[in-house]
Amino acid sequence: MRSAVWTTIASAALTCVQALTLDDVCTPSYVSAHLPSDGFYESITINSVSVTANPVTNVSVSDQTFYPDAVFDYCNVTFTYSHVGLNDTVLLTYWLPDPNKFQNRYLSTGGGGYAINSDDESLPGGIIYGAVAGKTDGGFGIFQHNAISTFLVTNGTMDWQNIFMFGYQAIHELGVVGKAFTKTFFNMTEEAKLYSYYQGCSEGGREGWSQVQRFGDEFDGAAIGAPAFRFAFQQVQHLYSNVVEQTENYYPPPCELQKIFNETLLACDALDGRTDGVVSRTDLCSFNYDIDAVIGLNYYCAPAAASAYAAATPEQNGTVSAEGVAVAKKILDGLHDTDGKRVYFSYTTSSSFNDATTVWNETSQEWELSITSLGGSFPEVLLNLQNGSNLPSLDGVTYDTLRDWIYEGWNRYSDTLMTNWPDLTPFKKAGGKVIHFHGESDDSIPTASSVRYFESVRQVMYPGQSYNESVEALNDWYRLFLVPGGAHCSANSAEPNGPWPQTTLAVLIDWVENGDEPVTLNGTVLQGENKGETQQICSWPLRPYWSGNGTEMECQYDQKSIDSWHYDLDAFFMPVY
Ligand SMILES: *[C@@H]1O[C@H](CO)[C@@H](O)[C@H](O)[C@H]1NC(C)=O
Ligand SMILES: *[C@@H]1O[C@H](CO)[C@@H](O)[C@H](O)[C@H]1NC(C)=O
Ligand SMILES: *[C@@H]1O[C@H](CO)[C@@H](O)[C@H](O)[C@H]1NC(C)=O
Ligand SMILES: *[C@@H]1O[C@H](CO)[C@@H](O)[C@H](O)[C@H]1NC(C)=O
Ligand SMILES: *[C@@H]1O[C@H](CO)[C@@H](O)[C@H](O)[C@H]1NC(C)=O
Ligand SMILES: *[C@@H]1O[C@H](CO)[C@@H](O)[C@H](O)[C@H]1NC(C)=O
Ligand SMILES: *[C@@H]1O[C@H](CO)[C@@H](O)[C@H](O)[C@H]1NC(C)=O
Ligand SMILES: *[C@@H]1O[C@H](CO)[C@@H](O)[C@H](O)[C@H]1NC(C)=O
Ligand SMILES: *[C@@H]1O[C@H](CO)[C@@H](O)[C@H](O)[C@H]1NC(C)=O
Ligand SMILES: *[C@@H]1O[C@H](CO)[C@@H](O)[C@H](O)[C@H]1NC(C)=O
Ligand SMILES: *[C@@H]1O[C@H](CO)[C@@H](O)[C@H](O)[C@H]1NC(C)=O
Ligand SMILES: *[C@@H]1O[C@H](CO)[C@@H](O)[C@H](O)[C@H]1NC(C)=O
Ligand SMILES: [Ca+2]
Repeated sequence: MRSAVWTTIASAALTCVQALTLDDVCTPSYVSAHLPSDGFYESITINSVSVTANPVTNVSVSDQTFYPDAVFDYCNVTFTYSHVGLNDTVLLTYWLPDPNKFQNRYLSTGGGGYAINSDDESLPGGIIYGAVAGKTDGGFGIFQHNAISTFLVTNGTMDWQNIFMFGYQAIHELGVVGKAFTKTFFNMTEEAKLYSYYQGCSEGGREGWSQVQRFGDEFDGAAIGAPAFRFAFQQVQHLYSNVVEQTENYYPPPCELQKIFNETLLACDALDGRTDGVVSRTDLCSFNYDIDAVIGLNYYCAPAAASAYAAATPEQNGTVSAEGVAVAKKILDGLHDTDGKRVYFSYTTSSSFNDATTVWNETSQEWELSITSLGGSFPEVLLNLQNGSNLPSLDGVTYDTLRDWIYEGWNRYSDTLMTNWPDLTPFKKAGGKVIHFHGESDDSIPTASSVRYFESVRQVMYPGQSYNESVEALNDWYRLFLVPGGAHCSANSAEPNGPWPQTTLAVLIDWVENGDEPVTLNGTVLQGENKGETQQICSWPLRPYWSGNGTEMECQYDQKSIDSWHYDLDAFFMPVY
């Protein structure tokens, strides 16, 4: 029989454990004593002397893209590890919640562009749900480092270790170390369930898929936005608008393209059943609207001073030309080779023509080609092996050159950067869940790129089943959501009334831990007069339509619309997943 004394001691001990504060555990000595033990992961050694730890309190975040407003405390921990035999140094950062707020969760986060992390921007997304949140520098040097400048040992010689780390290995090690560290830090038993998640967009979305495709049991759930995953296609595609301008020999003033874009939004807004400034149905827009209608309309833009991101522009006052519309149409049509075969697809009709931005030459008083560096750096560094930040020129570059660059990059990086492996059987078997979303007005990664991957996974994993059967089976664990009006990895200032899936990690946690399947994805209006309004986002292939004069949003099955998102990339013999 248990004595009253023992009960008292036991409950005192319990109280004591619960009263443990951040300050008690957020010290270098506590962290050093709770690092994963040596040999927990073959081939890496944690450098225990590198540990730093400091509590950070009363942090408040608001108006963020991937998590709601919050106030929180955390323990800021960093340490490094090396690969056995390589003498390299990879820096990890983990934010750990207060022991009383920890909810047996771990979150890995990713980066954007050629950066492998998002500095401190993504980590609060884990802390506010009681998760330890981690990021890595991939061994490339400092956080926010543009990794592409580390991809060569010297001009002409690849640094394959860095490419391999960027491709998938660094994010994998972040998760493996992070999960083991979380368990020891919080004294979890071997058997206790630690839920593990991933959240990232753009390059961070590619990083998420790189794990789901290779390491079936690394994450219980992944929230992935607009992934830059069909890498060679994606990067070279950025140059397509420039090559259209060069081929057509017309360099539109930015204001002319902005006018075409503005008129498209106006003309296509109501086609989705609601006049709200949001083009929720870009498919209906491309069926029903011809941008020829803009030819002859006046455009005007006031002069603008140079900013950190753009050169100065003069006053622009003119009328939309047939040449300008021809350039815009060719861009929207997507890349074809000179035999007329399709190489890739483009942005939706409601996306801005960002890649086509020209630059004003003061001397010649003319608009000139401005090579987009996101596009140009790929052939310059990863194909030509020159350690630059862009191609020096596009002289002699044709549509066929772009096709050949894609092919070369696809072939060369198929096991590192091309992140579109379509068979996700190990992840599915391990019970993983993916929420994949993509803005329908994304001007940096074509929305159709995500649709193509979803459909590839469906076809590869559910052969012989009808379309509806296979979609239903896939949706048990992988869902794709196209966000009406959404821009590239953010809400869109040009379509402020559209929803944005700000709470996706919460929805994912609910799916993984409670089995609540997201039949629609929770969206929030993040700006403008309707800020804070909740709207649901349809699960592909269902398409949004507002009935009842714009009062009731329905998710409809529309075969013609679905078909319009599928492209035959017949410029290649190889299947493009
Ligand atoms: C937390 O920060 C807010 C301002 O962001 C301040 O008003 C408040 O007093 C702070 N609370 C504590 C406990 O420091
Ligand atoms: C977290 O720790 C690192 C390494 O000590 C430090 O550079 C960084 O400023 C810290 N961040 C905060 C918010 O304390
Ligand atoms: C490892 O790198 C350190 C500096 O980062 C250097 O001092 C040391 O000599 C290197 N060791 C080997 C075996 O290359
Ligand atoms: C590549 O260029 C970057 C600057 O953009 C520089 O930091 C780096 O050392 C260069 N690498 C090589 C191998 O030349
Ligand atoms: C883990 O257990 C140790 C030893 O009992 C204790 O000192 C420490 O406070 C515990 N940490 C947490 C987070 O519970
Ligand atoms: C396009 O619309 C935006 C938002 O209404 C406006 O600020 C901009 O001036 C317009 N641009 C042109 C060229 O009409
Ligand atoms: C643009 O040019 C037209 C004709 O050249 C002129 O009538 C109009 O006032 C100009 N608009 C502005 C805002 O300067
Ligand atoms: C600007 O135009 C002048 C005159 O045509 C030309 O010599 C110069 O190369 C141009 N500058 C750039 C940066 O293209
Ligand atoms: C490597 O290539 C870049 C880009 O072409 C060039 O700027 C740099 O000078 C080259 N470095 C060396 C050492 O030749
Ligand atoms: C597929 O399902 C949709 C409803 O989601 C339905 O409207 C459509 O008719 C179905 N197609 C077939 C071929 O059964
Ligand atoms: C859905 O978003 C609204 C804000 O628009 C938020 O209040 C609610 O908590 C979210 N629901 C989930 C499940 O994330
Ligand atoms: C439909 O909604 C618009 C506002 O969106 C309103 O102006 C119009 O009167 C409504 N029409 C009907 C028939 O209710
Ligand atoms: Ca609308």
